[in-house]
Amino acid sequence: MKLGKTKWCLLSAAAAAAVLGGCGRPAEPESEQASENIVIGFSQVGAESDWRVANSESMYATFTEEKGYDLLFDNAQQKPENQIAAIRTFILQGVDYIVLAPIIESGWDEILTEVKDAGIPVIVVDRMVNTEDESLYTAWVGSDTYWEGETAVGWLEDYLQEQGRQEEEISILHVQGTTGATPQLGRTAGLDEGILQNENWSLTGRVEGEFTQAKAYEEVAEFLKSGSKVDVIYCENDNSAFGAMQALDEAGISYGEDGDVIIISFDATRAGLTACMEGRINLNVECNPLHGPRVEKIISQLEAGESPEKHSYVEETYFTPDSLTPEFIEQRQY
Ligand code: GZL
Repeated sequence: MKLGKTKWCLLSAAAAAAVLGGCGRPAEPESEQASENIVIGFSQVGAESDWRVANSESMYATFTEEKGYDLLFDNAQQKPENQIAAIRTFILQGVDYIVLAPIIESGWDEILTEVKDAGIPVIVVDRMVNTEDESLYTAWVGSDTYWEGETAVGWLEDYLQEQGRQEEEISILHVQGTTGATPQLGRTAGLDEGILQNENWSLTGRVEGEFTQAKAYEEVAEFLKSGSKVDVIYCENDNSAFGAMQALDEAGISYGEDGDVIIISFDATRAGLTACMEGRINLNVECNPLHGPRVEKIISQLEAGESPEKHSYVEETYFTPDSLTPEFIEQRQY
């Protein structure tokens, strides 16, 4: 039975806590209450990075009760099976919309078919779902992560040229994000294309950093024990760049603008931009997490009976140390 906003009765706190499990927000007060609010079930990847925290904060800040929403937030803790369970719960609760930030691109047809059969629109945010049937979701909003990788490679080509190193054998250590996630696929494809186009570039190693500082640190520290030549470390997000830098510090290897190893990162979080401004990261490619307002625009269109764009890409840029000041970083929203 679809309860939705017309007759949404909030489950008692115990029941809500039981069905949602691991939910990031305290359950509603101990009572049933009717609500005219739009009820949104949000399945979030986890809290693996600064970017993800900012993404969640954007959703919380946008979908407030004062603005007429009830946001049911589920933190999947980077486990796809938790997302599927949370979505099934949202169906049982008869939410008005499901917002999905998929951990990986594969494995969505079955559960999204159940959602479609329940008549609940799905808005996919950030990463993509890989499906032949695009009717399984109403709209997607996020970044062009292949462009992000391509942009990083283009910058590296120019930078090496400026350094007079365009003929030098360049060894690249690649710290990948979560395998099968859109940003991993896109940023990796950009690098792979760059290595194909530059015959003096080679991949000295490829490790899985899972977009976290801890895993990247562990993997890079292990790799550095090999003593292999490393001229560039291509980190698929800021937190994995922090892990790589931590490993380089421990190994006594210099990096950044005045160091032996070039550090490339993605996300451009405040912490990542600060490291870039200080010259510890040579290039930081923006990946904007502030999707709350973008999702709200889609929901407003749907509420008004309009058809939103199927795929909306966020405009992004990139940063180098000379392009940053403390004032600029301070005014950034994430
Ligand atoms: C990017 C997003 C990635 C970020 C990471 O679209 O999915 O996941 O780059 C985050 O920081 O963990």
